[in-house]
Amino acid sequence: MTLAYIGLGSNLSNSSGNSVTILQHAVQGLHALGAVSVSGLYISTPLGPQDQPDYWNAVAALDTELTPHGLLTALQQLEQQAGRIRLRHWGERTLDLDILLYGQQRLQTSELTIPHAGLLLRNFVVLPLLELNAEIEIDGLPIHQSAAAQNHTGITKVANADWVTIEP
Ligand code: ROI
Repeated sequence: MTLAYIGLGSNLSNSSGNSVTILQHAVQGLHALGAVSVSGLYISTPLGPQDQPDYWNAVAALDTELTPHGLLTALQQLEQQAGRIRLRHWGERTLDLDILLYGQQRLQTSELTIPHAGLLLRNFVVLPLLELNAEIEIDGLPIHQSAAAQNHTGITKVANADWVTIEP
């Protein structure tokens, strides 16, 4: 079993609901891959083009038997099931599921970089991640000491971890 951390983001609706229901559904989908716990829910201003809606963000911890590439494939399937639309580079999307960390593993392939390349630069990743585990270190730096952890601009926490009920 490996504990993986997954970033969740959405700023578009789909035919069955809004970003919050899309993220709730995604968490339930993750639960089919292993035991899940989630951070609170955040709204953040877009990194990238500013003429797109604000994002809903959270982080999930997943205890999984899947390999990193197996997990990537499973996450891509969940994105597809949400009817993922991606209109432009760094643009709006229905559902984004990013592997942030996979145990202590480091990995760099054409498909996957772990730890996620943007992790320490993004407060919408670091702040929810801190809720789940404040002790995580990347390259010897505890994430709570990262610049992103001190930067609360453009991000608002809107719910505690009870924004989603994980059904067995
Ligand atoms: N910006 C925010 N605030 N949240 C995201 O999840 C997010 N995801 C992305 C890009 C387009 C980089 N910007 C984002 O992929």
